[in-house]
Amino acid sequence: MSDCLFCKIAQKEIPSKIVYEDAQIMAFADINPVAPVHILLIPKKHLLSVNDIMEEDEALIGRIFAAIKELARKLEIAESGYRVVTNTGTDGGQVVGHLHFHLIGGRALRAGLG
Ligand code: DGP
Repeated sequence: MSDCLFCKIAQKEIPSKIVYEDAQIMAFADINPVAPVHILLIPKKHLLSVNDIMEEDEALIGRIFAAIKELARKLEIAESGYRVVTNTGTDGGQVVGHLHFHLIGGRALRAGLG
């Protein structure tokens, strides 16, 4: 999508600190980190939110979670633990309309969800 912020990041029209990339997905540092590790993982293909994920995307979503696991290991938060968050829609607090997964860690996160 031409006016989508994360599509522009995926196409490198807007710079970001990329920590992982392959043909289908990209991981980059969140511009407004809430913890020492705060990475966003996106499919390069434009999907608006979890609501847009179709059966044909199962492997793509699996690939994102494989990358989350590998990044957590590389960034040395796998053992201490981390959180993966996907905000969806208005009530879910989604600000950017391109499916993304927050990988957050590097400090003790408050238990539970608010
Ligand atoms: P969400 O509320 O789940 O839609 O979070 C969107 C996240 O995207 C938020 O944590 C800040 C991040 N973000 C917004 N604009 C940019 C940007 O231009 N570059 C990067 N790297 N992150 C951004």
